Amino acid sequence: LALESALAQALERNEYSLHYQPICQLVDGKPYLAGVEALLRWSDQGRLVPPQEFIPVLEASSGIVRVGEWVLQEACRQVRDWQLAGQAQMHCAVNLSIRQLQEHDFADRLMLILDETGLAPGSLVLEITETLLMQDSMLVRNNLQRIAGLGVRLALDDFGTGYCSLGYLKRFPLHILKVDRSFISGTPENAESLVISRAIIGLGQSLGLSVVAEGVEEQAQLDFLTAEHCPFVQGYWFSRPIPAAQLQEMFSESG
Ligand code: G
Ligand code: G
Ligand code: MN
Ligand code: NA
Repeated sequence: LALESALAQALERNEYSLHYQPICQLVDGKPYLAGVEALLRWSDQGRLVPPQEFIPVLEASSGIVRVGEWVLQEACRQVRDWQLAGQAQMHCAVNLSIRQLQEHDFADRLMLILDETGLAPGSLVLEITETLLMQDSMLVRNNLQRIAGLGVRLALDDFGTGYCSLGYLKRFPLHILKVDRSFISGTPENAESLVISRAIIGLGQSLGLSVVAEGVEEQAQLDFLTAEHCPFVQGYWFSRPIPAAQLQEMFSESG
């Protein structure tokens, strides 16, 4: 309860911030910065609280709706700034919680945020999970259709860990599959991980979806993903999620 009330005040107190993790495109086995995933952070009296400790609490109440809107605003503003500063092709991925998609005016508010920040809809990716799709309500489905109608892309996050039937991949307007890091972490040594990762990459490509491999931590995994023609990669091997200022330093270093 103490946690809930602290979280309720955190927005006014400016205690939330975003970290950004690079998402790289593989071109001839070489990674090029293509976009970033924005990840919510909460600093409670100077201590960074692990997301697993506070995001579920926000999601259990409606707190995630207001905080989620702040995340969208902040991420769109930041990535638009980076685009104007020279990273013209950079896209921005933001995680959504089901509560946000249960708001009847979600798409209108999203349109307003894109308008206010000047970020093109095509530069935004919204990440949703299989569990969210399985709620399968009309409201959620309408919101997803409207989002896609704006030209914002939808990514299915943590793919392979839920109980989503493959039919869902066609029923919803999805553009991107993110292969869960639990599969990538076993590659290339573990035969089962390798076969599953290969199958998901192939499935995505056959369905005309783009594929992002998450949780890449080693060169050997990158080599495997290059051989499998996986188009996008993300993970500690490239960078941990870091504050905006720190990521900006990386742009200037790479020219
Ligand atoms: O930040 P980290 O990489 O530890 O993320 C932990 C979990 O929190 C992930 O499952 C991620 O999707 C989720 N998460 C991070 N930021 C947000 C956010 O802004 N909104 C929602 N709904 N989930 C988030
Ligand atoms: O569920 P989602 O994919 O949104 O979660 C993102 C989470 O994954 C963040 O907490 C981020 O810190 C974490 N993450 C990103 N890259 C790696 C990685 O290479 N290894 C591990 N173990 N976690 C990662
Ligand atoms: Mn994600
Ligand atoms: Na994930």
